[in-house]
Amino acid sequence: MKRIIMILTAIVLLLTIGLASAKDYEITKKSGDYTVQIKIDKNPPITGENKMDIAIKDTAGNNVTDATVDINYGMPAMPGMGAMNYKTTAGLKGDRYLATINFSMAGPSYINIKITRAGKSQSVKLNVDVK
Ligand SMILES: [Cu+2]
Repeated sequence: MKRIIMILTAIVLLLTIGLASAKDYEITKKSGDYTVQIKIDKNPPITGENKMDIAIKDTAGNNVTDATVDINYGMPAMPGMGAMNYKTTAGLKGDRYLATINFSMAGPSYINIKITRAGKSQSVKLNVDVK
């Protein structure tokens, strides 16, 4: 009986750890004057739809809400397959920019976030391994 309780406890612990590491993909990157916080609701991102949530802060720590945020994503060319490139524009909701990106294939992919404001652009690039 004691043994079963120990095994069950171990299983519960493992599940808890598994769930904790299965949380959103989250990364913060600096780009020029901006601090860009990026979240993706799948970790790792998956083939199909992934929701992205981007927050941009200026040097004073204020949210930037007057930028155009274009997202280019896809996969470099691989044997027997040309490069795949997709584009979407994130829409502002509150003080965050939201977008849905749709990967058509698993494997090493890129996400390039271009922030344009007052005619000036800065980019943040992520490399992800789509599952
Ligand atoms: Cu491919």
